[in-house]
Amino acid sequence: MADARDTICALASGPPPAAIAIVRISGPRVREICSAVFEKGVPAPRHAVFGRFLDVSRDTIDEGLGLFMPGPSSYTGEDTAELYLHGGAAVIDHALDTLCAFPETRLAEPGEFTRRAFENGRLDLVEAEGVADLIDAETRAQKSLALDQLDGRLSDQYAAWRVDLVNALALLEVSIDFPDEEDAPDETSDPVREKLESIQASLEQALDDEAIGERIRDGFRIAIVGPPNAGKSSVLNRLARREAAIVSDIPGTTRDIVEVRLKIGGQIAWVADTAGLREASDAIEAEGVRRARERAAAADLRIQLRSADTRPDFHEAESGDLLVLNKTDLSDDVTVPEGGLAISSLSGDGFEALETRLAEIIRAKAGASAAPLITRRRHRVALEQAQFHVKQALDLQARGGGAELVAEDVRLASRQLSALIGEIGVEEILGAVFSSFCIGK
Ligand SMILES: Nc1nc2c(ncn2[C@@H]2O[C@H](COP(=O)(O)OP(=O)(O)OP(=O)(O)O)[C@@H](O)[C@H]2O)c(=O)[nH]1
Ligand SMILES: [Mg+2]
Repeated sequence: MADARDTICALASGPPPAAIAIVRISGPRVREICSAVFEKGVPAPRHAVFGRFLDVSRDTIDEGLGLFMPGPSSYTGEDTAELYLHGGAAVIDHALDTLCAFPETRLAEPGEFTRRAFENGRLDLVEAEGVADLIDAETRAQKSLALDQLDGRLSDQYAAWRVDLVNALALLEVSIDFPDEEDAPDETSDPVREKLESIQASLEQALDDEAIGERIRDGFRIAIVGPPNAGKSSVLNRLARREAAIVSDIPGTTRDIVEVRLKIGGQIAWVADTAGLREASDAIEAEGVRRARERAAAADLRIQLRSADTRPDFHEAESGDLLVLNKTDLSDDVTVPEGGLAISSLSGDGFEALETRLAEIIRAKAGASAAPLITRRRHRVALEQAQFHVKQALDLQARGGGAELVAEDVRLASRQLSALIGEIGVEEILGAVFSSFCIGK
């Protein structure tokens, strides 16, 4: 981590050429820089001032709006300024070169502005992740999830659980400190148990969300599965509207997973074409079949594809799978599978209905939980760990374990939640979270 006392600057808007470029500065030297670079001096706080920006030789960099936002009520918590320039490469370079020539002033690292906001208590770690997700959001659903996270709704929930755990711990400590008080065990053990059981139930409910938050954020997974030559790769290509996978009349053509990223039902969906399922003829195909089965098992939705020119057999399908009969153009006598669809990848017949059905299914899956909470694996792992320790504490208590031992597990559970919102920081976690940001944020 570079020196946190430096003043940092970066292009905060998109790459040139663009109508406007926003260059952002944060740190102890912002006031000094503004008074030198803004022709009209340091602007009044939070008031946009139009004027020229000057370099050290008093040459004009550009003209535009300047903004000064004094700490601690700025985004980073430090003095910050923004320069609104014309969005050309030469203008931006001239501005950044000028700024970096000031002492202890340098280009920001990815996510460094938000990291400072975090270090200065303007955001917690979960909210900071919300910032990154908002910038990366491609769908409305991703955007609203990120906004909720940035608003602190998620952090509030995590923090509330932590407070409950700390309260349980306080009660436990009473029974450790006053073991001989006559009524102490009765008075304290039940409320502790009640509290822990209620936290346990909340954690369980949050974890039992079918990973909807993570799916909205990272994409739903659809796998096309079926015997060789059913037309799986042809279906993928038609859905993707490009020749993503090789199609041939040789059975066993696809061996690896071919995946395309699509927008379906307002959500991101990864659609995977897989190797045809059969007794493999060589080691490579066998590996392909293994991967196909693995992907099928992990998918949120399986499209079971069969060809109408063979005797279609949907026996391997599980409940919830979408049954699709392909190559209807080759058969005069097509029986649409129950609850499923009939299509032709060759003519495109039935594809509109297929796409509509996929959109309906994904939409229903995305809306299955009113308030998806967990959006990242990091959160899930921390909550699982917290739940593990709460359960351990409850088991210990039920077996008559000493309050010290029970308290230790409650403490470990509460530490997981503290780390989750970044109250206690592990450098690698912080590094991993902030390095995924773009420069200028
Ligand atoms: N007539 C007709 N032919 C099709 C249709 N869909 C696919 N085919 C043909 O069927 C053959 C196999 O298609 P693929 O898409 O490669 O089948 P696959 O299921 O991916 O096969 P593997 O990768 O070997 O498992 C190709 O010759 C395609 O042109 C269809 O709807 N109608
Ligand atoms: Mg194929």
